[in-house]
Amino acid sequence: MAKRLKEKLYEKIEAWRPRTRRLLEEYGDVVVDQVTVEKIISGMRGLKALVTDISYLDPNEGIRYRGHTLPEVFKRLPKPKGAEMPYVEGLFYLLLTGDIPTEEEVGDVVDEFSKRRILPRYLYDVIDALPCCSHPMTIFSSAILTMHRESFFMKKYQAGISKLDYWDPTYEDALNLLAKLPEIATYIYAKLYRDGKRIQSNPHLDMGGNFAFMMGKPKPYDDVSRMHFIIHSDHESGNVSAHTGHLVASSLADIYQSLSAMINGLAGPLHGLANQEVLRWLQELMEKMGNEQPTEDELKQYVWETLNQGQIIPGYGHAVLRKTDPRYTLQHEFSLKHMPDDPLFQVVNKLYKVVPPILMEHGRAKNPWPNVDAQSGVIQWHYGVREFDFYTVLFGIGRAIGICANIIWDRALLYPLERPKSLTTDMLEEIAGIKKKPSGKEKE
Ligand code: HAX
Repeated sequence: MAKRLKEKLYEKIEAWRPRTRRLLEEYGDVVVDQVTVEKIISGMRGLKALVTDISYLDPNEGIRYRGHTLPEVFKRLPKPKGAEMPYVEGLFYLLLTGDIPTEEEVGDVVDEFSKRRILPRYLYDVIDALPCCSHPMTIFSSAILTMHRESFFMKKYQAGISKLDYWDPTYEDALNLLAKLPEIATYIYAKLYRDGKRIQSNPHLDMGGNFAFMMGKPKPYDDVSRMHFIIHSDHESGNVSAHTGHLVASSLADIYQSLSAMINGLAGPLHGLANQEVLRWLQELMEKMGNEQPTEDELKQYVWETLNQGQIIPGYGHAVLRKTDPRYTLQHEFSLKHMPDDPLFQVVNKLYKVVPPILMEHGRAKNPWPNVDAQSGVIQWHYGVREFDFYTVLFGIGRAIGICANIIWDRALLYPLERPKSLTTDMLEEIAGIKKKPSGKEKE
């Protein structure tokens, strides 16, 4: 009988804790990075100031989950029978424990998710009560936050639990929430775009399969969903959504509060909303072209027009990556196999040739290559999910998996309240030597 996930996680936590404790107690004053004025003013870009073992983003190689590249993850994780893409539940197992699960271990997680998927009645009322012109991300975040009252962690905390055990009810909350996210998302989809006509979930399916079922989409949309949730799950911990989740959770806010906050961070156009923006930008282009394939010259002109209007090219550039995002490449390969003749996919391919040289000539972006968002919406569009406002909700379901794994480990390793120190501009000028300290402060 395979060790259940929670039992295995507990063993991993017990084995890991001395490493963190030792680093803190014996090597706490070792210098890791330098904090320059530029780093402070430029959004702490590149500053090594966070720790996570769930994933690591190398600027040239791309993301590794628990040491595995994305192609390795897709190759090694177990897959449902007949599926091209692995179980999302298997990825959660990997992110939490660092181990590739067996079929049996994944089956356990699939069962857990299935048992916990039913939404409380009041959640439908809350979603229904929100105006239908609300952005789906607003509804998604509100729905998640509303479930704060379900938090097992909060109940345990109020009853007086030991710090060493915080991770346990956090794990329960995480599973309860993750299992419900596809149900919440598809209910929002039905409310906004299907006159409330909802397809009930199928408890015999895995997360990706069930999501496709509730969206009313035939194969290979189940594989599209598995791939989408897996590639969006984690991108180390400095990006806005992961960092927000970690920061809010560091105050001992529960999973519902932390995940609702991370969803709001993801909803910004420089982050997760970029996938919606890519589609909006492509649709404007296609309208201009009278729905004919643009030539490379027409594309060049369109890209320059966007830049000359002082706007960004959505789906291109990255704060850490310095090459084509492997998440882009993976989706590209899937599209080549399943939808090579799709007109929008063909435009995306032409853009891959056209945009990087233009961004290089433009001379501002440090990374001229495409990121995950340049491809993801086009696949959804191809399979009939054309309401592009909804795309970031799909991203949010995936991202929640990585953030939950991070928060559980944050609690397990007793990471404290996050509280960096801020300075004033006067102080920075004094440190830079531009300005003298006022005499009264000489002694400080
Ligand atoms: N188009 C035009 N200009 C761009 C650009 C793009 N795609 N990418 C970067 N730049 C500009 C920046 O706006 C910045 O301009 P200023 O000097 O005038 O301020 C300059 O190039 C330097 O920026 P950078 O250091 O290369 O990039 P940042 O780390 O500041 O920002 C972003 C990274 C992803 C926000 C940026 O590349 C961008 O805005 N890209 C388009 C939006 C996008 O695709 N976002 C999704 C990123 C992936 C992700 O998080 N998904 O969720």
